[in-house]
Amino acid sequence: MTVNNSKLFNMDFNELDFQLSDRGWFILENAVDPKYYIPMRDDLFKVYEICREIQIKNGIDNVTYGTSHHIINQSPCYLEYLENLPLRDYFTHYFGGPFILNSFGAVIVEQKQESYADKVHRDIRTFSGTYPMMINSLVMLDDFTEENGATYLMSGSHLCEEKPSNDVFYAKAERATGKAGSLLVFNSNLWHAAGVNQTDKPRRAVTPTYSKPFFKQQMDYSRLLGYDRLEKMSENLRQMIGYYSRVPSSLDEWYQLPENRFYRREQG
Ligand SMILES: O=C(O)CCC(=O)C(=O)O
Repeated sequence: MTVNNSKLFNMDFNELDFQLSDRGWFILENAVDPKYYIPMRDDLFKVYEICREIQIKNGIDNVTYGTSHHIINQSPCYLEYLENLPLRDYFTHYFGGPFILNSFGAVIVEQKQESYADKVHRDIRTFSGTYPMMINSLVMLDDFTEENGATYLMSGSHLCEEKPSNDVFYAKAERATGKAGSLLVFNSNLWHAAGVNQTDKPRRAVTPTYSKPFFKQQMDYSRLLGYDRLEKMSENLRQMIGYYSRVPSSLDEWYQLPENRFYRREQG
């Protein structure tokens, strides 16, 4: 289902809840302001080059073509996006409390290039059933069309622990088409795959995922970003990055006043 953002402010969250529990996904049009998505798009090839060099060095380049991971420190635009996250209130509602960034990756789909993202997969290893453990939110940085590789999604498959066969998946899957600036939100249990790009232009997206604060992040973002720029971050951003849901590594870090604890009690 596609929802127009202009209507969202008048809408209570029931419709989005219904789409997520029934089909497992929805698309919100005009969700991301061009002032946030254009810099993310403009920086993506540069960011990819950084990741690519390491993918090649470590011999995993044949399965990672076009993909970048944990890019939040590669350009200021990614933290700016998180600072102004659309649907923040909805995600808080969805998780029933605070949530944190679990991963921040990106995908560039180009003609005749393959990666793990175009295989049928889901992004949470352990099936979490109806418990709201993790959610995906793909920002379309270019228009997504059937020709340039719009994501395949199998509606309802967020309730299936077992991976569907390719035949079943592609017979039933729908395409997530939309204009640049649209947000595709889906339950992380949903089986999905990037499409094939038959055009000569790249199809780009950033793909942040969010989770309950006690669920292990894919990378320790507090350590990755460090403490030097903490002053410049809002309280909301610090919390979302995971600064209030860290694991202490000494008794000194453990024995702290509630407001200084590595894992704060309101993080659930
Ligand atoms: O780029 C896409 O269409 C899908 C991305 C994806 O599969 C993922 O981020 O896990």
